[in-house]
Amino acid sequence: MYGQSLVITDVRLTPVLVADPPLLNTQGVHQPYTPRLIVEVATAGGVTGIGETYGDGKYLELARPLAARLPGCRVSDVNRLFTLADEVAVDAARVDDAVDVGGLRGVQSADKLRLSVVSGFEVACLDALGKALGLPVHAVLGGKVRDAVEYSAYLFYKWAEHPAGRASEPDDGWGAALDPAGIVAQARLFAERHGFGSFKLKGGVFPPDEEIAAIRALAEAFPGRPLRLDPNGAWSVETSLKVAAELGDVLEYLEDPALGTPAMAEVAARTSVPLATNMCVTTFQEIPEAFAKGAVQVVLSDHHYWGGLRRTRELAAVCRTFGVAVSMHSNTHLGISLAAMTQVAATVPGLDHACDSHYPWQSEDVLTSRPRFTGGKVAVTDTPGLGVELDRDKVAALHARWLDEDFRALRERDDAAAMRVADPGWTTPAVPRW
Ligand code: GKR
Ligand code: MG
Repeated sequence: MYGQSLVITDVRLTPVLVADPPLLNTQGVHQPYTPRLIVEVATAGGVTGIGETYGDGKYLELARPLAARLPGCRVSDVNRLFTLADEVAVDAARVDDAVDVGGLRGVQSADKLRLSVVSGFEVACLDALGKALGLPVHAVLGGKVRDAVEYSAYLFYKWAEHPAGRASEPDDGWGAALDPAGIVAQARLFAERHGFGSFKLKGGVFPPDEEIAAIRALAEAFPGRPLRLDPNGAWSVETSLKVAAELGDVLEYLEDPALGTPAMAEVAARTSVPLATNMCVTTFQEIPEAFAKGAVQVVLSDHHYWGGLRRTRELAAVCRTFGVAVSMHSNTHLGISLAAMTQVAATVPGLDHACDSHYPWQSEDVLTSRPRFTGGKVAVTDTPGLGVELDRDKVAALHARWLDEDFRALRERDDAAAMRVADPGWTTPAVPRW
């Protein structure tokens, strides 16, 4: 048998709770802590690869039996991960057909949940394989076509603190941002701290006129810089068209203004502002309808939903074939995922839009050294694997928080529940909200 040293001998799963600021979105507000799952695969050859994915209970339910099946497989057998994940789900009937996992990930089919789980294992296997071969992950994926990956600042309406009575971590001086001046001040901090040159604003929080004013203020403060607005499908087709008409001269694109392919297609047919999505095209099955209807001009991959780095490259190839651009969006994540995003983005030709990352909002990480943004870019490392290492003390501390009974309610991300701490009558708004 080939590749004995690549055989997996042990898999470790560590759920953690990571500090998250009170960032507002159309469903509510981020909880003080967000669950993530750290995946480690150790090989007979003595290397350990690391990956990261969503950490809510529904993901853990699948990740545990999948982890149990991996010893004996090789870290190079990444195709096998998908077969094993299917078997785990079918044999154990671990997930319902559709589950609302919250945090704007919406209702996830069993298939999407499975892919998100597999992504954490796939990244860990590629990290281990790279380390075993002495190659960076980008080389395992075919080699980089750029030396640095550009990211956009990810601006959020934000409270200064989590609602009373909730524990929270230091705010790193971000403060509140609840109007155009606050958003511009936040953007300036992003530019000063990380050198970002393009800006995405999370919308769907305030009535559209207020968000239009915020984008206008950004355009004035940062003339000529690429700007995006993403209300996560909170607007009707008519509202989306009004926003597109008012901001068409300054927007790089509108991201998911309306919910679902039919509504996006209607908007796209009546505006020249490009539309991007991480909500209506999240699986290969959703591509034919969306592309046939011309609903989107930019698909934003999340390598977790899409099932990892190799499938992200497959998505990019499909998009290229149809003349649709590809880039990446993010959800709350740690440095392992930032390294994974950077390694795969380095290999995708024609990445013309900066990816977005929540990472600057994370004051905590599990790495010995945090990846850095310089001039808004993350350098593509050439060290073997992902180029990042776990700090065991940090992992242990964030895992201890996950184990702590006082934090149990936060093991599931629920932005509406977090909002109810401030506003007990809050329910997730019906769509379209405006
Ligand atoms: O973190 O509030 C958030 C975001 O809204 C996130 O949940 C979205 O998935 O950032 C994502 C997006 O681009 O839609
Ligand atoms: Mg989005």
